[in-house]
Amino acid sequence: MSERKIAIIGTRGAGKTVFITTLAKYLSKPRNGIFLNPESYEVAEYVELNWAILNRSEWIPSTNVEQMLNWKFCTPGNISQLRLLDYNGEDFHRLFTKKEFLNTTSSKDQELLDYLRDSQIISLLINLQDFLDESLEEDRIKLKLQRQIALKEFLTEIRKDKKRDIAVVFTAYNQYKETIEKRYGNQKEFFQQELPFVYYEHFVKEHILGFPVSAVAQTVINEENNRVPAQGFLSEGLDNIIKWIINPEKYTQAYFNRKQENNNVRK
Ligand SMILES: Nc1nc2c(ncn2[C@@H]2O[C@H](COP(=O)(O)OP(=O)(O)OP(=O)(O)O)[C@@H](O)[C@H]2O)c(=O)[nH]1
Ligand SMILES: [Mg+2]
Repeated sequence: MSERKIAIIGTRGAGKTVFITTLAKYLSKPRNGIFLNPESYEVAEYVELNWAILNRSEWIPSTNVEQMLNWKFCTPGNISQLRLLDYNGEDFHRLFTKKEFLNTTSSKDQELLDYLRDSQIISLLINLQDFLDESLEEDRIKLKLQRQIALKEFLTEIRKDKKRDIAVVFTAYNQYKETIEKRYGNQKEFFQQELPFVYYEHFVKEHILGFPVSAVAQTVINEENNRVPAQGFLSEGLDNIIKWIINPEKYTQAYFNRKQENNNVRK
């Protein structure tokens, strides 16, 4: 059986480093037989040092050194490869907004593209803050639009040659939950209004699921008036994304069957 490759990707500040650190720590001991085994010393060190930063109630500095992190994703009866190319998310934005990926000659860009094309399961991290901006200022309108177009182009490119399982992870969800519910009613309505090009091109046609995740679910305001991780913080939403990674097709099918049943009950 060929080894499945799972990739994690996201735009700048999407929460890649925090997400992978908490996920790796969460699965550093087997949970129902599911276990993330680091493939090198560097990977184990990356997790421990970042975990220590969060536990000192600080945020991890923005990634500036590109690093490929590999784990064996072990489940009862199966082993896949979980890979994170931890890069500065600005590159994602630059590559996809204006289709620069079509003619880039940079080896760094090529590495990112190869990493994506070589994966069968992709979880795309999105920072909702990027799309909740209601500013009418020109630069902010452009930035919000560029972010949406980058996501759309990325999904179009990555889905064109073969079937891949893709899920969207809404990071730091507890920070935005209230705003989403107040302003839009629900996640779907938010998506339709703020990311229509992504939604109508990709979400309605395909069964792409969105997972709300809060890697750091409890925060406090520190002396400098910044919101930082609380002592002994927990993570929310990791179990669902783990279940999806183990069997994306089965998870998605079950999800839509449940939805169908709920609709039938309501009728
Ligand atoms: N409250 C809360 N904030 C989060 C969470 N995850 C990320 N953040 C915020 O988002 C910021 C960016 O998170 P990172 O994990 O560093 O993002 P990244 O995608 O690695 O960013 P780059 O390395 O710059 O591309 C953090 O410094 C936090 O302020 C979360 O689970 N909860
Ligand atoms: Mg980072």
